[in-house]
Amino acid sequence: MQRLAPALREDNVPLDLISLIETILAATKEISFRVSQGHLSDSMGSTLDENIQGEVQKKLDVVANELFKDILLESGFVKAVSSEEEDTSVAGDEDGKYIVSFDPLDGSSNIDINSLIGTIFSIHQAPTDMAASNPDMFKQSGNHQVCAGYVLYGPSTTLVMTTGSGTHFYVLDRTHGGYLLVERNLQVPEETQEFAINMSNQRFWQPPMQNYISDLLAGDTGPRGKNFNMRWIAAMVGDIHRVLTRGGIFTYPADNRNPEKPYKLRLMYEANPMSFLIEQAGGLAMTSQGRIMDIEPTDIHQRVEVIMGSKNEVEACLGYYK
Ligand code: AFP
Repeated sequence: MQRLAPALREDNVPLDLISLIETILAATKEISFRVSQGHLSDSMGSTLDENIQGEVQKKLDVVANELFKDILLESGFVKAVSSEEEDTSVAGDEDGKYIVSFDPLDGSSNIDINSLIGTIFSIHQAPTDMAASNPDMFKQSGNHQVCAGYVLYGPSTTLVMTTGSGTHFYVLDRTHGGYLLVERNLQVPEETQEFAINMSNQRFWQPPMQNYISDLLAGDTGPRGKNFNMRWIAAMVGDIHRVLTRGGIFTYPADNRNPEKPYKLRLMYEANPMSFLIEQAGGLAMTSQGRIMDIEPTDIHQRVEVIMGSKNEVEACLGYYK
């Protein structure tokens, strides 16, 4: 099996970007170790703090965030970082060529129950005409990502990443301490009979999503004429990993629980990187209005509607919005 650096060189990834990716992955190896230690690592439970989005921070969230921030800002490759756990962007090296957005630990409610969690990251080129302290650098659409990926801390630690030449799948080999390429060019099957949505929010959805899901639930007695299965991991990394491996549709639709917050998932460090991975694997990544990666961001912590996965199923869902 091929190691990471040669696999990236085969895709003509520039050397400084390879070094940056290796820097990010060094942090994921430490997190993977801490996660595998569970309650022995003293990183379980909550801090007494909330992040900018009013969510209680878990200790492991904070540890992972500090680790990524420190390692990236010390690398010399990075002009600034933005994280789910930081109020605004954090300046790095004025000459750094890249900016990195990340969710250090996605699915934090799963930490204490020993279930799936992961790290999501997205890399853009740093604009040369802005200071490292200027958060406007991050206002770039997902179309401009030069790399996106996630590391899933599951029974095995897996990396799924794209630099724009397909979506590739790696596994952390603990015997030599590096990621090995397991599969090049993942392809999301176009057809599926599996959907992922938090059904407990059903009464808050808009009519098109209500109608779409009720037709899926009707199975072979309804207009779709086939039965569907449902899965929900409560960590986007876990749900998207399943979609990338065996197909499916994943959605976190608009809802009216809180009129000031109609969407849940974050554009910069959840929806955009996952969209890049899904599209590079032949799937679709949309809102009900258009492609996620076409959105011009207005805020680092912007939230967005998400409908992504198997091409034909995403199209079937969007048909209900017409
Ligand atoms: P956290 O990382 O804050 O725990 O949130 C995870 C997440 O943003 C995403 O990964 C899940 O798909 C979604 O939230 C789960 O949401 P529910 O709380 O509605 O299950």
